[in-house]
Amino acid sequence: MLILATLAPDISFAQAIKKDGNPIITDKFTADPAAMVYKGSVYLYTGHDEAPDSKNFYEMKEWLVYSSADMLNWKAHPSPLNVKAFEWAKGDAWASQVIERNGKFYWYVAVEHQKGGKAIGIAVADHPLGPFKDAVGKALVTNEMTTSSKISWDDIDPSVIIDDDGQAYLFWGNTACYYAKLKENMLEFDGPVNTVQGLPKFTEAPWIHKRNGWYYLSYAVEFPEKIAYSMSKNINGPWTYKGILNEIAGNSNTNHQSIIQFKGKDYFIYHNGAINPNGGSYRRSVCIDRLYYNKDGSMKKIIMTTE
Ligand code: FUB
Repeated sequence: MLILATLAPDISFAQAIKKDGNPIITDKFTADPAAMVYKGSVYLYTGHDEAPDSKNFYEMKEWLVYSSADMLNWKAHPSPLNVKAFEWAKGDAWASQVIERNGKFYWYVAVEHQKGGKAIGIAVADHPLGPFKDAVGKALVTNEMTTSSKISWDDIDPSVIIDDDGQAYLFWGNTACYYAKLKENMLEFDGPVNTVQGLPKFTEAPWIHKRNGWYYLSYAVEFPEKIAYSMSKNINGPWTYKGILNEIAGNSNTNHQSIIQFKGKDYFIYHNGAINPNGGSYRRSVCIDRLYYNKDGSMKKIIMTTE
């Protein structure tokens, strides 16, 4: 297993991370973190970078899951989902997010569709660790559904939220950021696909979260990627750009974040390419640092304890 930290109770999280090590997972390459808080634990879902050293592109066939009760000691579990679970998919287990509703766990994943182009599917389970199975038997989002971009990979990086009134929304995208309402069954859209405005230089990796009445849309900008964010009092916008939240993460061209609050503390989870000697853009590693808010609700820039 991975994190071996035996920590004195008074050591701060940043010190612990520095001392005991970001990246938090060192026996595998992990990417695209998406954390879910559920019943006193954090479940951390990641992609699995399996590209050999000679390959300069992603090789991702399955997703991984880790759990923790303290954000410092992480337990690895068997892979709960492989891209083969989606019979309509060709491969590419890219970024994803899991959310719980009424005791079921819905896992929104980006994959390559057999017909070509990236697509978003949904897996479902009765437990955060699975077993997960394809919930619908077909993609929720396919490349034909989104038209503002001519690329075949604009339907990636799903991020999901259930608002305080019970309405669920899915955000996703590359080059353009899309969103749509989900029905209560979490398996179908309930209305049109919209394009989010107010996210300057949007590249990919939207992550939607809500705190104290503010909606936050963080996302990757430019390339190599930094993480920027916009805020709004309404999930439908208008969104106000607030600036860069996280700088380029070491030697990884991509930077993909997950933001959670757990036991009263806020965390920024991301990936870099820090595992030597082979780490990099296609052999990435998940890291965690503390996130702090200003009094006006804006987020302070992340201090990466690995950089
Ligand atoms: O992991 C494959 C892709 O790289 C993700 O979908 C993007 O967000 C970037 O991290």
